[in-house]
Amino acid sequence: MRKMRTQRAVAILASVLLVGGVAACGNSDTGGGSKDDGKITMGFSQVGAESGWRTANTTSIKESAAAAGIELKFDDAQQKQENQIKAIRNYIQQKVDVIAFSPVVESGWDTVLKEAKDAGIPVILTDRSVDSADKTLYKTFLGSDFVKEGRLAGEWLVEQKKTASGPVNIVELQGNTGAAPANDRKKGFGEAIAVNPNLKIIASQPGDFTRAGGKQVMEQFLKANPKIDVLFAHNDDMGLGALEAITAAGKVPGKDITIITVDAVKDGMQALADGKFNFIAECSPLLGPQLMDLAKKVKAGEEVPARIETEETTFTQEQAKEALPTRKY
Ligand code: GYE
Repeated sequence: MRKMRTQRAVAILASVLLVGGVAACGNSDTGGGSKDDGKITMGFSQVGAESGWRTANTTSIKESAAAAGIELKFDDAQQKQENQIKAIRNYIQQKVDVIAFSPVVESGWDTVLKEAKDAGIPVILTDRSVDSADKTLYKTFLGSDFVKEGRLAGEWLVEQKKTASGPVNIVELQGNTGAAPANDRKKGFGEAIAVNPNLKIIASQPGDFTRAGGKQVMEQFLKANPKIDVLFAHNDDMGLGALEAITAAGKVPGKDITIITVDAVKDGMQALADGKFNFIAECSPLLGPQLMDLAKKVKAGEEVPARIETEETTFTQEQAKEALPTRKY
């Protein structure tokens, strides 16, 4: 009896949804039941404005949305997960067509992603990913392979130090705790340098991807460790902040301390060309055009690949000098 009642309720609900859906749009709208005027509205929750990379990423997203005729609702979460969750809930209420976001940390998204899914609003992850076991909570993830970036940085160092006869002391400036690029770059770098037991990470701490964070933590590193040979910073900005601390400690960056970073934004590339940095693994922030393409496809109900990787390279000092004049970000 109860089962029959449940079945009937489900049938009624299904027909209501169907009729409602047809009445609302009469086409293949897969968005959150928004009125269909042909225009796509995207709700985007950005991590913050912590670095040159982030600023370039935000510009890319805003410009590409305008170029693609997509109406963009944009929120800056100031590196706080709670702000991102709030923004996503707002977008669900506003019945946007697509939600895109760059998760500040990897964990803790299941509930809000489920809310979006239940509301029928597709979610695209961009730049950073989440660790949710249920992959149906989002349509696709567009961004870099951060483990690879860390590995490329580590492999370069292994090659540089292959003739080192004694210990090479490395300090590491991590991104914000729990962020995918912090976890993954640490992993890739650690795995790559493990081939040479002389290469040792003697200190590793978060500098939150900011210049101020990089400077402050590097000062502590320098105070606590008389011999630092290498700095691996998870982004250019922390490396740039660390330059100040290194110079203030009477050391020459790029000579006394080998500096490796990730991103290759203009200021980082300038430091590399000037001989203050030694190597950069690139991470492209120009994700806007691909993101807008994906939004259109997802809205039209087309299948999209579950993972789309950004193409990237690495730069030595010489290569930075060549690339700088035409660098876009
Ligand atoms: O490397 C860093 C930024 O998530 C790839 O976040 C991004 C990272 C980037 O703050 O500079």
